[in-house]
This record gives sequence, C-alpha cells and structure tokens, in this order.
Amino acid sequence: QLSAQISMAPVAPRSGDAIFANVERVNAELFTLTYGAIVRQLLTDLEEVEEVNKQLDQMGYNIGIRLIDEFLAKSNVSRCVDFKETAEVIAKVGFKMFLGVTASVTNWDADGTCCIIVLEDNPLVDFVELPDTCQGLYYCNVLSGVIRGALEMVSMKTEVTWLRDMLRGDDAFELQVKLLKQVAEEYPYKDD
Ligand code: MYR
Repeated sequence: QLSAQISMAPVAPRSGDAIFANVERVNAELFTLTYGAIVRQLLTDLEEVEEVNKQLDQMGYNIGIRLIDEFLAKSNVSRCVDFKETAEVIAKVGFKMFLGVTASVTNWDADGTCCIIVLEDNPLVDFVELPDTCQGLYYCNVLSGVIRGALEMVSMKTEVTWLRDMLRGDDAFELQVKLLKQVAEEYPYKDD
C-alpha cells in the first residue's frame, strides 16, 4: 500500500553528459555534507574549538600526503622550477582537481617564498552557517592541512594559515602559504 502513496514524476530522458553532470553535483553535495558532519562531530567530541582546528589540520595533512600521488599521476605536471610555479599549480590545477574551483595567487614577498592563495568560491562551505559558539573555528582547516601534507611529500616544508574566511564575514577565503624549508632531494646516483 505504501508504494501507492509515493508518486514519482516521470523522468525526462537525458543525455549521458547531463547524467554525468548530475552525478558530479550529487557527489559534490555529499562530500560537502559529509565534511560538515565530521566537523560537527569533532565539535561535540572535543569541545574546544582550538582542538577541532588542530584535528582538522591533522586530518588534512594525512589526506595531503596521500593525495599528492594521485595529483601527480593525474595532472601530468612536471617538476616545478620554483615555489612561485608550485603555488600556481596548487591554485589552478590542484583546487580544480579536488574542489572543482580555481584560486588565484597574490601578494608575493620579495624572495618568492610567501604568497596568498585567494579562493572566491569554496564548495566546502555551501549550506554552512556557524553559530556564535563556533567563533575561532577554522571550518576549512582541512584544506590548509592538505596543502601542507602534499607539499611535504615533494620536499617543501610549509606553514599554511588562514588570513580571511567568509564564514567569519570576510569577502573571500585567503590562505597564506609560506615556504619554510626546501629539503634537497637525494638521488641514489649522480650523473656525471
Ligand atoms: C612540484 O613542485 O614538483 C610540483 C608540486 C605540485 C604540488 C601540488 C600539490 C597539490 C595539492 C592540491 C591541493 C588541493 C587542495 C584541495
């Protein structure tokens, strides 16, 4: 009897592309909602916002050290000549691949080791509104961890910090990426 109560609208035939786009959209929404559920659970379990920030960063780091392989395999980017190129690759190729948005890189310091990545669109925060009790939370802290972890795997120690955050009322998301140390890669043999 129950089935009789559920009426379904007829489904218009759609092209493969439209179905694929829809699957992607649903995946993206599921990802966004899942991330939200994780943050909420951490807030419940850890109570201190500072601890939640730390935990999200650590989760991101753990993801980043694995994600880099997939990134290098899929993107076909060759080794960057300098940190400036690396930052552009993260903003234009990395964010596109894993978040579906691109970011821009600005505010380089004189020696090219510190810049700001600006994200105007961030699917992680779709549907998100933070209550007053969450002041101090860096909701997207997983992203800074991902970048730090991924870069560490290609020999760059970095410090990644949020400068602006739309959930805190700013008009964009800004991440400062600072190169602390570039570990020289060791090759098993020298070519003479
Ligand atoms: C190199 O220097 O050889 C290339 C290094 C490219 C690193 C790209 C790291 C991608 C990290 C993706 C972050 C996406 C955040 C959602």
